[in-house]
Amino acid sequence: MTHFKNVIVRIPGHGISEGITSNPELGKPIYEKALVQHEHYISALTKCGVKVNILQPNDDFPDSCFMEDTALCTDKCAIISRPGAATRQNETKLEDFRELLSSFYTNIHEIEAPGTVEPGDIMMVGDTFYVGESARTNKEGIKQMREILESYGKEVIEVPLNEVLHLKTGVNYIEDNNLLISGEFIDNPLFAKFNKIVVDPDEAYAANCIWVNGKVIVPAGYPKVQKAVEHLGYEVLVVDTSEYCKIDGGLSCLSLRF
Ligand code: CIR
Repeated sequence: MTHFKNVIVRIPGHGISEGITSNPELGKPIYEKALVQHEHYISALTKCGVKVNILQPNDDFPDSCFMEDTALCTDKCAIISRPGAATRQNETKLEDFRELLSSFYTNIHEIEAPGTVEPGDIMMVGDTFYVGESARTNKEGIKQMREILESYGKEVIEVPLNEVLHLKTGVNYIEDNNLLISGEFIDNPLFAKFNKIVVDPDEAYAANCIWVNGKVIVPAGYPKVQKAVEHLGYEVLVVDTSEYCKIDGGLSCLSLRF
């Protein structure tokens, strides 16, 4: 059974206002507000019984608070990614991140060029990893991911993506066979075996919730999803992520959980 002991987060820097976005009409994130929301995110994670390891802001990288995309952390190994977004590629080179990761893992692998992988495209279901092929994660990256994960007895299932940024923009496993699912993934036979909680288009952003040790963190402002998750019997913690939403970031993107 999945149990997380640690998470890694990075506090957003002033640069967050320049984060990559597919929705410029939502406006730029307000730094001060993003900081407060980040503190609430850390408090919610702490309530889930994990140790929150905090990296300091880095203003060279506007999207560097989205730690999820820098590595895949499993129970057996960590795999440092190679983001597909050019402005994010060197986030994985940051020394504080590498040093912290090395304090938890002796088995650390790395995706090599020309492979690209952003682990926002990777959904863990026990020992199975669903990997989205997206504008950020390419076939070569998936091939390398597969080789590494299979060497630890894990299974990799590739998922084509057409509309959303990352796989977990639209589909998230919250354990106990429960899957939050939206848009292009709803009818994908790869997900037929799950108990699907279909997220309506008007709450699509909230398909990205995170399960942490029996509790589920849900973004603020999505009552239908919140109710559906509560109905499944989970304790729900609500965190406002409005500033991250403006630059396509959700709850999962903000941490590495392992
Ligand atoms: C980006 O476009 O890379 C960031 N603005 C958002 C990253 C979201 N990360 C994730 O879904 N894992």
